[in-house]
Amino acid sequence: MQEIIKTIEKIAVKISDELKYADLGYTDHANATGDTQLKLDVKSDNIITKEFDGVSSVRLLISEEKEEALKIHDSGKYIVAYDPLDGSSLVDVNFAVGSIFGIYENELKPSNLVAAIYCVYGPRLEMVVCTETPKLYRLDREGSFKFIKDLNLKEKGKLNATGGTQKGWSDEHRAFIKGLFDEGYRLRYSGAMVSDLHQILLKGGGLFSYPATSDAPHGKLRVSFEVLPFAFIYERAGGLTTDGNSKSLFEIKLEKIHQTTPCFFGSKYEINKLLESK
Ligand code: AHM
Ligand code: MG
Repeated sequence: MQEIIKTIEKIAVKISDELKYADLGYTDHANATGDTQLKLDVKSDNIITKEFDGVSSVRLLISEEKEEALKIHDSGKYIVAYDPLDGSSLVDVNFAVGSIFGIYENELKPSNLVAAIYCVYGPRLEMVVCTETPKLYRLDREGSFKFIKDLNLKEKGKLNATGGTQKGWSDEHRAFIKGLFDEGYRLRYSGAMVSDLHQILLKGGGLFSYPATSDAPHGKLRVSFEVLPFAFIYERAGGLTTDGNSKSLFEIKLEKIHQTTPCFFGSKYEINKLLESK
């Protein structure tokens, strides 16, 4: 696992450099979920593939930007599922974006997720690494990642990050979100889940939601490399997750590598309030 974490540190520095200077244009291709790929999506994916090529403990790579899983080492016991550049459509407006990694042992199923890591490319380069509990690291002037602190969610937060096309929300979801604002929650939503979930985690709590909508009845966010890694981190930080009905996002049955799900991540108060409103 240490080898995988060190590899992700190298990847983060390389992607961060590309973000500063590389071409912001689009390619002529769409990825498996139909998003037009930016040159930066492809570049980031290539950096990750190249760096993992030398890591013998990794058997398969599953990427948002690759249709199929890529076999790299037959005898490796880990599967690394990743979103190379989450929020990439926001690079042109110079917002913080990120990379997300889920590390599964032997088989791609929720209970086999053994570590989750994400990188945030903002004014500073940060990484959250979670094997047992989430830990924040930041790149220093000498080019090494320094441990900053352990991350914990409070019982109740103040932030409400709410995604999905609002005209496609259910009345039930609309009422729930309004209820939080009526309690005094503040809206925080950039449109890059890494940054939005990072903000809630570092500020101690709140709710991030991407519900089912009439135009996306199974939600937008992808289970294996977006949803489960963050569910792992939020639950281990003392928070809760749900698909809107389940007791945890880990109850999901993962059948396809690009499968999506409605998802809610938060501190205990907000998720319990949602489940009690059912
Ligand atoms: P991406 O991986 O193609 O960047 O898409 C995922 C992003 C998430 O970061 C974010 O939460 C969501 O899409 C935003 O979608 P919307 O604009 O519909 O709220
Ligand atoms: Mg993404």
